[in-house]
Amino acid sequence: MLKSRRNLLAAIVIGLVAGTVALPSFAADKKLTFGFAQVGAESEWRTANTASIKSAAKEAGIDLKFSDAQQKQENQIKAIRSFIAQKVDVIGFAPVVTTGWDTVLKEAKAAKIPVVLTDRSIETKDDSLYVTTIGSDFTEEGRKAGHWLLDNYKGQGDVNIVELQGTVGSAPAIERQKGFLEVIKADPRFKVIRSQTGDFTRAKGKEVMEAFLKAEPNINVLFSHNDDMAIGAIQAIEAAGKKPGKDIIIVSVDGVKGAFEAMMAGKMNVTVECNPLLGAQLMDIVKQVKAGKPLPKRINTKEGIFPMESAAKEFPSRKY
Ligand code: GZL
Repeated sequence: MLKSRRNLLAAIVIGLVAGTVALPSFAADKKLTFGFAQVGAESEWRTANTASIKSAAKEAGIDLKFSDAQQKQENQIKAIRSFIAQKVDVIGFAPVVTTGWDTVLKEAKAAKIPVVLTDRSIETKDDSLYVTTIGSDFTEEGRKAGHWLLDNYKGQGDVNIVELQGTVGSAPAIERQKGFLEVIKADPRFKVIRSQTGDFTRAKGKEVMEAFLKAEPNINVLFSHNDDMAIGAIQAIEAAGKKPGKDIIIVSVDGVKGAFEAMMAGKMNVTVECNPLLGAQLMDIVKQVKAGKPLPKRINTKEGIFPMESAAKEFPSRKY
């Protein structure tokens, strides 16, 4: 017994030397690890974005470590630190707000872990702290909303607009407002008479719209930074005995299924698309970053606009 084992061992050593026998190469099979710190689960858009990232990581054979920050920056920072401690290959996150990231991103840089921003951008003087940002042009989304309103509003005289802003300090809230105001200033009839954050959620959107309706007897238009707040506002408008989509024109952003259902019911007039299905593109970027390939600092997703009239035709093919 012992003799045959010795012979087997000798054969393996000879084979290894001759290159005809290979040991299992565990190193070559090591999966790429990607730590992702998501904003939260505040909206239909975010839910679709998370599903896209999780399914794309599985498809790409990437080991995804995922955290949900419940829309709190301190939780995202904690998650990034945990990814650094776990020595993941690449870190990604959708920054809930634009400022306050330099310290933790410097820690990632010191640990030689590349960082990819998705969905939202950050303000920093040191853009070496991240490799690239993949997401939407929120200012352009605001412009599209403004152009649709100027081109399609039928009423005469002054147009009183109320605005439901997204999360205070977030790139989509800052930039959608900027793009919208930049366009409507072309016609002095259009004025934003009230503007307040609904934090991108249905509940807050409904609550703030109730306050707007109590304070303002003559609201003509609602501009909402996302569909979830608009859907909450629709409930408040109906509770106040007004017809959403008719008495108050509703202009929104995202293009989630709930918005198409509201438009098919005649309760929302238009939604500007903001595509959450970034997962597959993100995993390609993660692999390129790991391979050290050069990438542009900014990668924009392509998006359209969906007025009420197109909702029934488009709805069956909507993916989120
Ligand atoms: C936009 C994204 C926003 C969506 C909201 O890319 O950051 O956050 O418009 C989501 O629905 O909550």
